[in-house]
Amino acid sequence: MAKTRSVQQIAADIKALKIQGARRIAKSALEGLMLAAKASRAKNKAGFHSDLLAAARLLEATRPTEPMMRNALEQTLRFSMAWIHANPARDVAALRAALAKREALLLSDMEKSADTIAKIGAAEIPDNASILIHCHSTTLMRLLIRAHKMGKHLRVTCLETRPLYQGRLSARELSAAGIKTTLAVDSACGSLINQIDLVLVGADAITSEGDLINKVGTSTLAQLAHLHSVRFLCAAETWKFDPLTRLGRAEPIEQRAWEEVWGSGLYGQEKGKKVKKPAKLSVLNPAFDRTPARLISAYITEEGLVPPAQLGIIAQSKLSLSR
Ligand code: RUB
Repeated sequence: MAKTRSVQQIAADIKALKIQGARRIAKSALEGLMLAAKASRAKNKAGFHSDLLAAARLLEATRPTEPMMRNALEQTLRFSMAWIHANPARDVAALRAALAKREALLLSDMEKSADTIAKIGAAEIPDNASILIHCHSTTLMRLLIRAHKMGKHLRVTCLETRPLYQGRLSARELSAAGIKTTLAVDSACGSLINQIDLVLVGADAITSEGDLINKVGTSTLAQLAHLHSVRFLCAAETWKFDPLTRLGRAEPIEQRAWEEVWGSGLYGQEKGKKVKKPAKLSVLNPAFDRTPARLISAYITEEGLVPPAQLGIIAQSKLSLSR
């Protein structure tokens, strides 16, 4: 984890993708909230809660397509409100201590979920499977490394994941774990798919219809998998469910800076030179895309293998009852 010591630094690191991936983002955001709790100079609980609220809003604004972060922050804010009502005689220090305990609980819940997903997912991988993955998902990394440690022989192809090459993080991690790993450019997916037994991806958000929002390029893989009758699984904890989509809200797709795509002219004929983007040229850089539920064979969750249509029901009850 980055050496950050204030909520502002954590927010800046999340925005700049120094901290990436839904799980890491959610965990770091919780850390940021706790740093804000520590730093608050508020003399009373209402003032303290306002400081927490401001910190949560700052963190949430860093990446709009991250319900796991929003759910974790909202849960903590709700806990703070409920605690204030239930403990009128107790002071800010007691609330701060209660929040620290709550954070530890949330983090251990996330940790347990990731472990359970790895266990359930590893069992779904056939021996000698050829697997195609996209981007860098900590959930997927655990699952694949677990299957490998169980003695399954895997061949994993990682797509590079333009523009920021998170696929290389996956390739490095899997190959260091001793898994037979290959790296390929994103646009090779069509020519690779007929050698693939299983497509595996992570998730940033899951909607009430069971649609998946994940790194841009995921929906192309799902369509290819469907066309070639290849199983398409997504490993995601129920924390990724966005409860606001039940109210008709469309999951926002983060648009990132054009510089990430155009870069400094390091590619193609202009190799090594800084080339200015033509003033009238528009560059599109959506960070994520939406994969319809009908293209997803199943979600691998901490509650088991879940069909897309059921995900919202299970996630909603977990989010409102047990946390
Ligand atoms: C990362 C990404 C990952 C999910 C899941 O995108 O799309 O697949 O976040 O990750 P970015 P995890 O690099 O833009 O954050 O399983 O670790 O939650």
